[in-house]
Amino acid sequence: MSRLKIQKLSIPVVAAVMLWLKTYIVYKTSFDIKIENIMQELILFINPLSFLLFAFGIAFFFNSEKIRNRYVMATSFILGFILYANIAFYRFFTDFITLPVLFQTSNFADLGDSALTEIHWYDIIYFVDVIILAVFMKYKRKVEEFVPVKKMHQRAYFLVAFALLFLNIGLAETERPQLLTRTFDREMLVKNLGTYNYHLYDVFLQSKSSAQRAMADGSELVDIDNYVRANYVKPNEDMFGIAENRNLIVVSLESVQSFVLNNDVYGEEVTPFLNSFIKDSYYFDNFYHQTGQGKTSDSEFLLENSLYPLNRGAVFFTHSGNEYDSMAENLSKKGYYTSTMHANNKSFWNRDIMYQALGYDYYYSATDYEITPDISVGWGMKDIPFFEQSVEMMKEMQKPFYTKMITLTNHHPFRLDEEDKFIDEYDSKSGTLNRYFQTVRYTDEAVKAFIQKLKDEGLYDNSIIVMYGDHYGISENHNEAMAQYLGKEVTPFVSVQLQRVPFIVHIPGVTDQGKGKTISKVGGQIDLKPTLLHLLGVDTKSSIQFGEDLFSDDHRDFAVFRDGSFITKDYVYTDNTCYSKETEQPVEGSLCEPYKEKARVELDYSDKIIYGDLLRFYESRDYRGNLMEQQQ
Ligand code: GP9
Ligand code: MN
Repeated sequence: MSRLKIQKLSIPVVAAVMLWLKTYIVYKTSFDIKIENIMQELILFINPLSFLLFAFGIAFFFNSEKIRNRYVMATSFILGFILYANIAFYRFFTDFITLPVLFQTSNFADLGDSALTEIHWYDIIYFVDVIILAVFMKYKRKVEEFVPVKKMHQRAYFLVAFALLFLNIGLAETERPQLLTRTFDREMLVKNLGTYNYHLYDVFLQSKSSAQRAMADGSELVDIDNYVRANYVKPNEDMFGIAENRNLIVVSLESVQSFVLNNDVYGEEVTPFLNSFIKDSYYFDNFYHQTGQGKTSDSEFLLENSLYPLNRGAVFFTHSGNEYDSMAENLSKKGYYTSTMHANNKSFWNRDIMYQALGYDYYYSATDYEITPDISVGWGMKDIPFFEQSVEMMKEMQKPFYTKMITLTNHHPFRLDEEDKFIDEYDSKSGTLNRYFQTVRYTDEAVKAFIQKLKDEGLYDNSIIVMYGDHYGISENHNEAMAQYLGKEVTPFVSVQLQRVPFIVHIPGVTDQGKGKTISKVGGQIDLKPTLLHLLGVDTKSSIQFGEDLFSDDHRDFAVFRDGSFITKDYVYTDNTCYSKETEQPVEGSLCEPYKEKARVELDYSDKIIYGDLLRFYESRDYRGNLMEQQQ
């Protein structure tokens, strides 16, 4: 490039490059972004650039120097300000700003306060590029004549910006598949897409859901409410309130599927503790996970709301500003102290925000635990110390409490330190499946120690301990190895059956000492909320929920997956095929027909509630009364 061309492009390019470098320096100094390899570092380095080239490139469309310079200055300041706002926010919340956070009015007071205390006069340093730019412009104007940029150069410039954008997305996709469709963690979004693109994406998510919300009114609730009322099943009288006023401890067992229970690898039990524990508990062996792309967070959503998660993305991200009638809120009203315990980054799955909507009193996240390298593996803190430290915190909790604990060690890619391997690996072509048994075995050991510690610390007798698997651990990519282990082909029918996860209800004094029972009713995570609330003596007659109390005699054996597959007492419907459970073979489609409508209606109603934020109408007024008035 000749000297002249460089000059023509100079001001917007200089501004973009300065802000680019500033952003990278901020990444490295003001945010705590974990980088695991050189590729991630490279992505982090280039990720602000494409957006900035676009943003400043608009300047070329202005033919007047004055306007162009003003535009560049304004853009530089506004983007710098957004970056700085994130810095101040991060200092306090160790998280990035999202629009819902800014607009959640309940947050606002806290936010304003906290952010102010994190602002210092010397932060002016963060605007050094804007100052340089101002000086530069002043000086340049004196020595140079303004020449608008030629079309060809403009095109070349935007071509470079596009190329960089695609390079960034391409690298991010190889490093973190399904980054956008799954949207799991803000830190990961910022790390891979850059802070500016992340905000654009956040605006997109927010406007989409705001539009859907704005178009909804309470009238849709009438049909839904009628459906839910008509399908309400009465609790079992012997079980209702059986654990009233006890602490409720719910353990989400990461990636634990039912097939590992009462099973072995080369003669060694995979879950020796759970195998005996289920004899001292109510154990549901036909219980299915119903999660979608939101994985663990979807299972939490099902548990808390008895609503289905979405078929795309994670509802924890997309609808964290909604009104919910969560299990935690129901228990709060009954005087419970409510919390979640999970030794991971609190913004993962947008939990820190969503948990406010779900009404937990507290979220014990990574910063509440003492996590050192020797007690960490893979995703973070190992389950054994996690349980150990959690019980210490439980001792201090106000009683009665409800806490949901989320384990982590049995997470893909299922890696362990040597000393934590209690059984041998399985031997198949899938390293994932081979290691899976070992990590499940580790989690089993952790649960064993946990129950013992609850007893030692005097928390056991007055609690009820519930466990469920959050979702599958072994995906269909490992069907061949799975077939080898199971000794049979993984047909679509078997695949559905593999979505069973354990659901265990352990009530000291009631189910222990061998007084447990295996219950084979077909159910799913959608049933958790009514089942548990009824055990604690909380009525759910007026809740909008799609689950049914699994202890109720009237529970209809039924579980529907997010993709529309479903399971009944006798049939499995998946891939447009109806299978008999008895023969495991396809049967006449009409046999599944009556349930198809139920599956469709439930998923559709649940989606309507979430997209339209319909529970806000249910909560705030007697919408039926209002509607009747409107209709008259
Ligand atoms: C992360 C944990 C695991 O906090 O919940 O997430 P997953 O990938 O299983 O949804
Ligand atoms: Mn999980």
